[in-house]
Amino acid sequence: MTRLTPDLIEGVPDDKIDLDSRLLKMTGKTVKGIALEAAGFDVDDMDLSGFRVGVVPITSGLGVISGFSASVDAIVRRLGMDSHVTEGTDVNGFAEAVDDGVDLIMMADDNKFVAYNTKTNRQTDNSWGTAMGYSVALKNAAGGLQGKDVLVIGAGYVGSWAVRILMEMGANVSVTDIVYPKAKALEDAYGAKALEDVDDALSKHKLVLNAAPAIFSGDRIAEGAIFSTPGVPHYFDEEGRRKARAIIHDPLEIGTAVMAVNSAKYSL
Ligand code: PYL
Repeated sequence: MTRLTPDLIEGVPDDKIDLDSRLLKMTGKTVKGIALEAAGFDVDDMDLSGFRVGVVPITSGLGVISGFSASVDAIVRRLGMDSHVTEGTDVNGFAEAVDDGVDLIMMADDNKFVAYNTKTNRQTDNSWGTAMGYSVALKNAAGGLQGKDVLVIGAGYVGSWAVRILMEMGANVSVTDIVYPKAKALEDAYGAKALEDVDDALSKHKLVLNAAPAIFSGDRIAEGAIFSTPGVPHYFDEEGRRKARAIIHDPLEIGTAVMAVNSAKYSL
């Protein structure tokens, strides 16, 4: 996974950017609505105030990302849960949260970001949460995916989950990656169609889930395309922004919200 940097998450969740009103316009749902659907609930809102969450800063590997725990905490509070960042870090922070009796513990090192449900010993991981959240967003923006052609760009953790999720949603899924054998492995495992030429694949698809840290120039983008694009860095040139019907992106909020709601669901 591509590591976030403090500048990418500065002010996340940010009222000035107002992700909810952009998402409402593109998908008809808020972040919470997408997270609830992703977790399997058939409602747009739900009282989650009974859930207590501890966010534990993790110093191992490349260390703490300034603002990361605070952003996760704020995202979870925006869902209506009662959340705080632990004073201790790492194992100390984990023990502190357990002693405090929280329902969920959220923590990330360089390879894995999880929402751990302390009452059920089950966890939801960010790769699945991101793939599911952005697939639900794409489905709503497209008015359903049954029988529609969808391109997944990137065959890493998020892309691999997205291939499976989108196929379960009834889409005809193609997958591409700059390392073609990775896309081919997903074809062999799940039956998605592996495409070798990324630019050609992009120009032929109007529904795209981009799970790669890649930037695409506007002349490669199909007119009226809908992009559901968690990948960072995130950039669309002027032509791309003009041609795309919708570009759904945020650096952290959708994936984190899905993780929290899905792990909370284990207790219900
Ligand atoms: C979870 C994000 C989504 C995209 N990239 C992933 C990433 O940046 N992972 C690294 C997270 C490290 C967090 C650090 C801290 O502040 O606790 N250990």
